[in-house]
Amino acid sequence: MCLGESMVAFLPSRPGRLADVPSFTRAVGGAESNVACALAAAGHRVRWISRVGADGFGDHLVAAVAAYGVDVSRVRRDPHRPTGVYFRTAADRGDAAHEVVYHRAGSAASAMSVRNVPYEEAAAGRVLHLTGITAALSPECRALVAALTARRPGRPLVSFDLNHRPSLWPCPATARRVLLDLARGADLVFAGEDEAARALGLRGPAAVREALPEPDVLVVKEGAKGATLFARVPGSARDVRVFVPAPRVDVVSYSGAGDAFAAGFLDATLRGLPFAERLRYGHRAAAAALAAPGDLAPAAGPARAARPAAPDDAGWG
Ligand code: KDG
Repeated sequence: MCLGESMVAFLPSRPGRLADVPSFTRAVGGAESNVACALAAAGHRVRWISRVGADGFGDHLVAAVAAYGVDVSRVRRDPHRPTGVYFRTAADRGDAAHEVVYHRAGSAASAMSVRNVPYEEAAAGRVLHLTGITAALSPECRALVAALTARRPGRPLVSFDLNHRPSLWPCPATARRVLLDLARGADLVFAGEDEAARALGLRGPAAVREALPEPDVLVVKEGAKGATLFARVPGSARDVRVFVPAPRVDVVSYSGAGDAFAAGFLDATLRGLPFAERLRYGHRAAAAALAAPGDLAPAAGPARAARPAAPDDAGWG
């Protein structure tokens, strides 16, 4: 189960400043639906929960996500609020000229709350993937994510990607406090090393783990270098620490790479693969997304076969 806002994304027809881009191509953006699409493409049964406007952009989003094989039957239409859209330039991370313009304030999804989404269903699946983007959309959305990440017996495996979007938060202190609180409630947390430094003031994987000892599994993504995983060993105070380097990639766009990583990691987790293999699945999926101009790599074909866990690296299922 994935819950969050998706938007129609407008990708530029050529690099350069937004002011100079003459035309845009329509695509789909949305961290949680990206994860849902990638998981469905990998052969999993997955449902996306959200709200969109009763408008043409909403029609397009629902159809585009459904085309990946995702169950969209729990996406509600809001006749009073529009579907969010956003525009971006082609240059990405590390480029000061990179621009993203959201038109999502007051969107249908920004009004999501425990009352207007199928909350009980979201709270009852096997895995629930959420991100910090939803928490930044509105106080109602924040309360929804807080309720879903609150620890209680019998809940799904809660996966939480920090996904810090500075422009969506009222102030850096609120972002830091809320993101840390939500991550502490999750079972599996993904954090980029750069966003952990920027949003949480935590430098390096060990510092992130020290501040976030609660999740059973914490993955700190270190960009082109690789990713470090920390996992609690059941019944012991010991943490397993695993690092897997990232493959070399000729990057077309960074957008969606983190979501692809999360989906690859979840795919391998659902297959019961060892921790190192989960990181490898994450890297492979991220590499495919990095080589594509939009958020999503084309559907990858048939699901990969599961491999038994290596004894020195067994992960929980
Ligand atoms: O991770 C990719 C997303 O950032 C993109 O699709 C848009 O969901 C989005 C957001 O809120 O930034």
